[in-house]
Amino acid sequence: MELAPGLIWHPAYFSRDEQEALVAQLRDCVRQAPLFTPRMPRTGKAFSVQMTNCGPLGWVSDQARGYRYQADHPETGAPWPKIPDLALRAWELAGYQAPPEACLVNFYNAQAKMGLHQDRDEAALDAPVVSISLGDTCLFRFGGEERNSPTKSIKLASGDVVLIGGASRLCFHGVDRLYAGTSTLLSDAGRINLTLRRVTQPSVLGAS
Ligand code: MD3
Ligand code: FE
Repeated sequence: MELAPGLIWHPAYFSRDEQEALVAQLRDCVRQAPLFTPRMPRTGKAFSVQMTNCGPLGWVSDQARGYRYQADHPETGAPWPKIPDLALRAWELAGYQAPPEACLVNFYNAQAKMGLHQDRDEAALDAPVVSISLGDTCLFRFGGEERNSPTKSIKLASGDVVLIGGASRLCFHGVDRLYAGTSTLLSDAGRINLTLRRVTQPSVLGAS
């Protein structure tokens, strides 16, 4: 379902069995790369979302150095674990000539939200972003390329995948709220969102 040019929603892309397998793969990731609390550049205000990453590069943010991608965990210094196979499968929707480099894992508790923002820390802005939702349903809001463009809201449920590319790649978006208790996938209230991203421009020699 095309929500806007380049913004394609695949409700229930992953079956319940696949969602359970993906959560099991993510538990291994979090054991190797514990969740951390990112902080806003300059102000140091904590995000309400906790994060970790998989893949060669991970997105991190802190007061001193701001938003960036780096190859190691900001607290343990260890390399990020591999991107789970099931998450990589959703990258096929991207139809991009190179694999994703970052799989950002956002964990929302019942109170967490994410303010309106653009994803623009990637050099490869020609590559779409692929988003996978797991656990409780959330109210997701997206608009246009200006912060004050009019917005629309949709509810993203467990197993949904959203492809954000083309004319929608730089749209403002955010998560207004969770609907706690709408999914039985996770043992407690909460939501996990995975975003798969290409960060660097692929080499002209292709493949990776
Ligand atoms: C853009 N995460 O980590 S998924 C982020 O649900 C982030 O955790 C959100 O924004 C989350 O940067 C959203 C990506 C997404 C999904 C739908 C969109 C981005 C979108 C629709 C329009 C524009
Ligand atoms: Fe985003």
